Amino acid sequence: MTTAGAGHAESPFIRACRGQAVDRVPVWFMRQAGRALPEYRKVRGEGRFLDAIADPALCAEITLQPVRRYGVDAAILFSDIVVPLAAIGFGVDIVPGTGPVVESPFRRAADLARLRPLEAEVDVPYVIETVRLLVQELEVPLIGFAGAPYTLASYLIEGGPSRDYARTKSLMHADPDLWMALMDRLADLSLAFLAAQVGAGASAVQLFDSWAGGLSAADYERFVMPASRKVLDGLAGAGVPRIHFGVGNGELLGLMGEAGADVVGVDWRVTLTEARRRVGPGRAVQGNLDPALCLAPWDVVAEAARAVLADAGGRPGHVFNLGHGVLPGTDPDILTRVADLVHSEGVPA
Ligand code: 1CP
Repeated sequence: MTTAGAGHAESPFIRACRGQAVDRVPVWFMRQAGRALPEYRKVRGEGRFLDAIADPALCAEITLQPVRRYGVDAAILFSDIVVPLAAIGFGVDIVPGTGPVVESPFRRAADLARLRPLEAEVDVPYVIETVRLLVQELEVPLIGFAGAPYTLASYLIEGGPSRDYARTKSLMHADPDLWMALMDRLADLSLAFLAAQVGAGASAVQLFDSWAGGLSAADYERFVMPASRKVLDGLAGAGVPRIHFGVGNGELLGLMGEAGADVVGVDWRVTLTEARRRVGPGRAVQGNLDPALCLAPWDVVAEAARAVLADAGGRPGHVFNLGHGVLPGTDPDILTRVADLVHSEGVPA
């Protein structure tokens, strides 16, 4: 395993991910690039999302925009969790206003053959090129990312975004052997995608298991954790912090840490104090301002951001973030002010 990405070791973001003392609390925002920014809408134009993703110069520019504007402590690659699935020809598109849509969803064992291994240099050369361009430009660490096997499986099986994951859970329980085979293939895909980003210079990775919070802890442990562990363990020697994130994952925090994370993402439903208790010693936490609050007047946002800092208590091992992605309609100036507030008031105890 290459260690090309093991840079920025002394940056506040990487130090906080490692639980080391920092002289300022690092902050970045999930979905910090994209729709909330007028400069994004300007460069993005009207073309297909997946075509934009295949344009390294454009993706690098979109990744840099929030770093310039907000002064955040990390950049996150502009791409999407379904990019490797589209790249191996599974038949996935990203539909504006909806999200990923799968032409012919995963239904039966024969569909496993549609999930061939990802050869990153051949299948997603534009992602590798984007990371290389960014690493040359950036003064802050670049976070690479992938979808976790469960969240990817939910799109493949449901055919698109879902409320209840009924088909996903039904396949999991009705045909555990097929389910585990699917998860294992997706683990290989996510690992190959992340390893390529680290090899090209990403300094940290985030595994997005956005929708795992819909599972009981027992189902997560049995049906999901082995595959996520395969991804995270596969990067253990890469020298980069591994962040593991989900929404509504309060009951899974301990397991998501044990799966092999250095940092566990926490949404707004659980306090950071309680999250740390559940995650246990030796791992950092990331979060957890409610993104919906960023639509409120500044006084309200400031009070909520201060409450997150107070909850973090100046202890080492906290990366300030939202509890989930920036919502469309968020005023970018509010996020600039949040980043400034965290930097000026988030003084470690
Ligand atoms: O800063 C950034 O925006 C980074 C780029 C990024 C990331 C990290 C995008 C661009 N997508 C993602 C990850 C992603 N994609 C996740 C995990 C993060 C999360 O939980 O929010 C998920 C679940 C997806 C799947 C996806 N892609 C959705 C969600 C649909 C659902 O199920 O609710 C959507 C809307 C997309 C499309 C997409 N990806 C990214 C953007 C900017 C967009 C919107 C494009 C459009 O509508 O035209």
